[in-house]
Parts: sequence; structure tokens; C-alpha cells
Amino acid sequence: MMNSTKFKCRALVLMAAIGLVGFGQFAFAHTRLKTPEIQENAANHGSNYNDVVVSHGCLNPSTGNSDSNVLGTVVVFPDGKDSSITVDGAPHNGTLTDFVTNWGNPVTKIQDRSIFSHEDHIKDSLGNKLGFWTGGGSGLTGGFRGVLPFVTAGVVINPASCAKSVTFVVSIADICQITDEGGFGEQTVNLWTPAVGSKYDGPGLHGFDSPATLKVNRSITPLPESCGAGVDVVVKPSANQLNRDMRIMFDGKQIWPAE
Ligand SMILES: [Cu+2]
Repeated sequence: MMNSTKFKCRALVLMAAIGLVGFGQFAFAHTRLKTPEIQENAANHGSNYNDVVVSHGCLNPSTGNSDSNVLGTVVVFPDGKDSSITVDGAPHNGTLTDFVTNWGNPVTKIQDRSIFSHEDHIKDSLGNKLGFWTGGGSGLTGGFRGVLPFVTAGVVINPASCAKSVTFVVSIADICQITDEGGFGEQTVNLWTPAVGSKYDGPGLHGFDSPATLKVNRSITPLPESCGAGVDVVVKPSANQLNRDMRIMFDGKQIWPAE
């Protein structure tokens, strides 16, 4: 009995070890939202507490792992203005208000200097907060995970629509070395962005076309009867928006990408 128990224990340890080596715990863990699925919130002033989880750093040539330090992170939500919208996968020509009535100022950073020393919102010309950046200080040490807190405004799904869910595609950059656009690579940045033709697509890189998402499920108003089972709506930012908003501005100067 003793031996058999011991053996089982060893086998489990061995399996765990093989799992770590074989799959590489870094390989599948991408930067994502801690809570990627929420319910709609009928109150316009409601909010959902969430975090960006930075799972690993960039490729470190001396270890061969994705464990180099992260210097900063940029997070951008679709502005809902020139975003592309699909309905059950098919392009939708109308506006986001066909499905969501209160999108406009979706994100607020929760102040936190525990990892990075600086942070600020990324705003549109009207002052709406579309995302945030955080960076500087000692940064996120390779091998650790980072949790970057923020809230999203309560999303109200258009009661007249057939949307049973609306998924917002979130674009994130984890920066390990400050470079210009031409310097984007496995050792300098992890790009978790949709491939929409922006300069942040990162073709061939680890996170290519593998963005984070926030799915909002309909939960307040019933689907109109004519809707049947309802539809799933996906909202992606435009290339124009990412080219404009995915950046770190500090004291009026662009820090990243370097110019
Ligand atoms: Cu990854």
C-alpha cells in the first residue's frame, strides 16, 4: 500500500513536470482580461471591476523563454464609431447603437502603482476614455504575472435588438523594449491585437490575431419574439483607431512606439 501510494505520488509529480516542460506554461497563457465575460447592466452608471492579466514577458534569448521584463502595457477598446461589427460572423452595415445604446466612455483605470510608476487614460477628442497605458518604474519582472486593474462602464444592450451577446475585441500591447514600429518583434513586444491592418498587427509574432475580448451577455431585457435564438455581435476596432490610439503619450510626447 505504502509503495503504491508513493508511486502514484511520484507519477503525478512526474506528469506535472512533463506538463510544464512539454507544453511550456508560457506558451498557452496569453494576456487576457481576468473576467472575459460579464452581464449587461441596465444602469448607465454601473460598472464592472476587471483586470488585464499579463501572463508572460517577451522572448528572452538567454533563457529561450518568454520571461523578459515588461516595461509597460497599452490597452485600447473599440471606439464604436468606425469599428467593424459582425452579426453571427456576417458584416453589419449599421452602427453600434443598433446593439448597444450607451457605448462611448467605456473604460476607467483603477489607480495602482504597484507594478508600474505611471499610468494615464487614452482618450478620444471628446475626452471619452477608450483605454489606458501604464508603464515605468521597476516594471513586471520576468516569470511573474501582472494584474492591471480597471473598470468598464455598464453596457446596455439595445432592448429592440436581437443581440444575445456583444463581444468587444480589446487590443493590448505588452512592451519589453521601447522601439519604433520597425522594431516590433518577439524580443521587444507582445501584441494581443486583432489583425485589422493596423501597424500593431504583428504578423508572425506570438500573439498574432489573438486579442483579448470582453463578452457582454444580454441579461436585462428579453429577446423580442421575432429574434428566435438571438445573434452574437462582435465589435472590432478599426485600423485607423489603433494607429491613432495604441500609443503612450507622456507630457505631450510620444514615448511608445518611438518616433
Ligand atoms: Cu502567450
